[in-house]
Amino acid sequence: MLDKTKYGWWKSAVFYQIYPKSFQDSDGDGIGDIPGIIGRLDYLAELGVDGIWLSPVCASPQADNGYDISDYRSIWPPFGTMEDMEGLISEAKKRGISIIMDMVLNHTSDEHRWFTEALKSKDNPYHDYYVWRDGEPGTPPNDMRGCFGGSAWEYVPSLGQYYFHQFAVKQPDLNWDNPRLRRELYDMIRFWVQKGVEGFRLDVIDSVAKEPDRKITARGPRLHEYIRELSANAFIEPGIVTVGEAWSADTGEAIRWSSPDGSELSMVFQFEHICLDRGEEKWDSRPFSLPKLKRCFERWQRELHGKGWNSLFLDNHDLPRAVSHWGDDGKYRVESAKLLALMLHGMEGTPYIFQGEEIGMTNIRLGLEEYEDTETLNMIAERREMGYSDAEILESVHRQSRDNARTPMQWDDSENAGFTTGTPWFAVNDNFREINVKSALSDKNSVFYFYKRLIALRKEHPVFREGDFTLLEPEDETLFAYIRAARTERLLIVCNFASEARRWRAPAGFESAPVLLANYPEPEGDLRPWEARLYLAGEGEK
Ligand code: TEU
Repeated sequence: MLDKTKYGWWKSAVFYQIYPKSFQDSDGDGIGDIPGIIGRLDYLAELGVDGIWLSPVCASPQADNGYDISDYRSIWPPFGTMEDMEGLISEAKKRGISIIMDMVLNHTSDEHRWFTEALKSKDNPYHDYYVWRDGEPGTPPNDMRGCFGGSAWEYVPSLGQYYFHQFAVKQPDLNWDNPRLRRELYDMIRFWVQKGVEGFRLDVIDSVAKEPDRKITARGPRLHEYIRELSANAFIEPGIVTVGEAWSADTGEAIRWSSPDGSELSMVFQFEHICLDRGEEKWDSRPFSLPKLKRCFERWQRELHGKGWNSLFLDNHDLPRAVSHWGDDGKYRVESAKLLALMLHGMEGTPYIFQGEEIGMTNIRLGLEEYEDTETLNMIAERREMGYSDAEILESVHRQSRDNARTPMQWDDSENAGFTTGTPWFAVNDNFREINVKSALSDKNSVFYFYKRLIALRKEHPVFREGDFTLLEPEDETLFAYIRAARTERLLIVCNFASEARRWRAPAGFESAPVLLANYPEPEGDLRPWEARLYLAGEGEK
């Protein structure tokens, strides 16, 4: 059992992300909820995860599915009550699972009390909790665009001012230059620590020191000053695990963010690997290159080794499903889902499993009018305006929409995949009859049991946590192989990223090494389509 009071316990942990709206409905309203999560804790304990990253559950008008918080200290009623949340924290803890809350500190909902107060007048005490500029209608302070399309400035006639919003109009950015605002946020986080929350995922945290007049959002000049203050005032106990979402982070920044002196955060989510096959915009694609992906992981592994700490993930609630993005979600769905798990979890860092990834859930292909995500809907409207055909738009949406990750969790082959007895808030993927937890738990060769074994191996062998990283065959277009070496044991992970078999022989030092884990029976000789193997050389320490 991990000692979660100590700094660094997360370096031997595996976390699981729950998007509550789509995980498990308990009261038949078609929306996932906290009692539903409690009812599935034994499943997560069976998988062997040590913590749950819970996407936002606080009060929200749901303009961005909860990433628009209107009250940080209450629960959105369709998700449940504060007692339900306290129950989740204690029931999870009984199973050795920590709750890591998703904290949105960059912006609030426009229905938050602070913002409704701020709208009242320029000298209202809450006005300066947000970012305002005087101006005339139709002439915003500059041409900055929001991440979801359109101008990043919204005009308020009664004030003769614009407010800044990096995301939806209903998500006004907070002004971190205001020390009173920062104090309120720290106090709010302490409120949740006192409730027993043991960690936080920090939404777009690299944007809180924004300087919109200079068109700076991410990595503002005062960013690390603010993060150090946040850490010192809110993440006081050394065992609190924190992961910052930092789209702008490179390895240098990530080392600062995750410095072992504990002055900032435990780690960040960086997105370099995610963006490798994106074009100018996320909706446009570039050809996938395995050598580029390998070099990217190699750099992050080698540059953070001994200096910082990596998070490891392939998907989340904002991204397409891993097996559809990087694997083969058709003929070799099971083999490639397992291959991706081994490729990722064999590296140094804390792995994150997104709900459904452990059973190989896939993207969904809907008609344009069936999508729900605000970012997707804005893109459809904008690109239609720009003259894109619906066919072109649909191809981008199928490939990149955040809704790919937000289809209800597939529990069994009953109606609505066992997610709800009501009408699901969003479309259930038609493949739920074949791809679901119930069938996975009854098949010892399922993706689920592969993850379970992999998680157990990570806990048994220190080399996963401590080993260095050596990439083999960097230029090979379909082979991803690397070695992790620590004091007395060495791992070799080999993956065939292709739907064709290929020649392969174990390198020197591994010719007679046992295969600890594989996604095919009798793993020896050449590699079959999407075949992955984990070899252990040297006497593993117990
Ligand atoms: O995401 C930040 C963010 O930049 C992504 O939304 C990104 O722009 C998009 O997904 C490109 O792929 C965080 C949350 O994860 C996201 O769900 C929220 O919508 C967003 O912040 C605003 O809170």
